[in-house]
Amino acid sequence: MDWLAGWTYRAAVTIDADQVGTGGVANFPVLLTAANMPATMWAQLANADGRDLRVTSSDGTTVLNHELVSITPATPALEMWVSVPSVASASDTTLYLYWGNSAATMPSAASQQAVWTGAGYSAVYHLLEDAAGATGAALYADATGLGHTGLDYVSATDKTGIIGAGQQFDGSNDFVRVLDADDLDPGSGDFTVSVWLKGITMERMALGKYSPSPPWPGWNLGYSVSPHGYCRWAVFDGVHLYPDFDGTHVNIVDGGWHHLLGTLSRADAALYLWVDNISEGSSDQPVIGTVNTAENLVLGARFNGGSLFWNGSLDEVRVATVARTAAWVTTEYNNQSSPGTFYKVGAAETAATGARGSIFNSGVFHSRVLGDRSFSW
Ligand SMILES: [Ca+2]
Ligand SMILES: [Ca+2]
Ligand SMILES: [Ca+2]
Repeated sequence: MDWLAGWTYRAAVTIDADQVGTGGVANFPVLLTAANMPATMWAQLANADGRDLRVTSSDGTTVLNHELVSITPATPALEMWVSVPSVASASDTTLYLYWGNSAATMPSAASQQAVWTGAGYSAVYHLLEDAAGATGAALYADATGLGHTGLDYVSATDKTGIIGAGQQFDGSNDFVRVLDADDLDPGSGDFTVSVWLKGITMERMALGKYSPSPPWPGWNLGYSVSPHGYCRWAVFDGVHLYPDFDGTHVNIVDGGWHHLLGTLSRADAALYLWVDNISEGSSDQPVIGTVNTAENLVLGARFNGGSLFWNGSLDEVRVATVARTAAWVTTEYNNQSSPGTFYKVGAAETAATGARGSIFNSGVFHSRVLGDRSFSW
């Protein structure tokens, strides 16, 4: 097994095939947290900001793009998303996490954003930012780099999330506004919206981008339908009043965190909704036309921040211009709800370095003295 040149330490990260949806997923952003990480790693980082962290594929040298959202070695805490080209359901997927290289620099913003754009996302909000007041300032970063920054109309201060920090909404007048853009609407293509939410009040809206006037062109996800707190996923094309439909299985306003994913598949001419990896079924309404509205996207309310204010918290809001499969939903839910179950981490390995060669734990000796010959044992 080759070693990434310049790095001192590594550990194998093994994704459990049983945690991956049947058929596997491609270009999947895998969440790595402090769960299962070697205890020695935190003090061995070349810099506390984690600039020397790298993840490779199973060959040990092919560096994968990652976004490092946050790291606090002293806690320890980590939120890191790695773009994995193929995550299999038939066999475990091995990656290598490297650290310990004082010459390493932070990966470029473009490479970090590619984790998301490479997976079809058009907007991704980790919601870790915080600022006092509700000034409308551009605050909540869009991790895709596509510039859909969220404007801060949130006065609530609780930052408890399910993946790192999240954002509380006060249920009175808090919301985040994202200005309209074509890639925040389905148009004539596929579309997916997902969110983690925690709510305590009926008939509130987690995410909405639709007109306040019938036939309400646009879309919304996470309307907690009274009286049971069931979830709605709706896409309105401006001609058909529907399709939309309500889930019937999971109460999303019971005070706990829930994962919602609504998708629009043109191939199937259908909407699908999952809540906590439980299929809420599909719409049985007519084929949807083009969906393109000039309305702004709003987190924590509907109608540009006009009503149905969310009372609770949101985290990891994502918009994608592709349809997601059941396998994707399962993999995403398992990874994000319990990272420490999704992957295991092997013991830390150390690269021993000689004056004219390097000895690696895998049992290979590379010698430049002898003309770049390798010996295995
Ligand atoms: Ca977060
Ligand atoms: Ca604020
Ligand atoms: Ca407020």
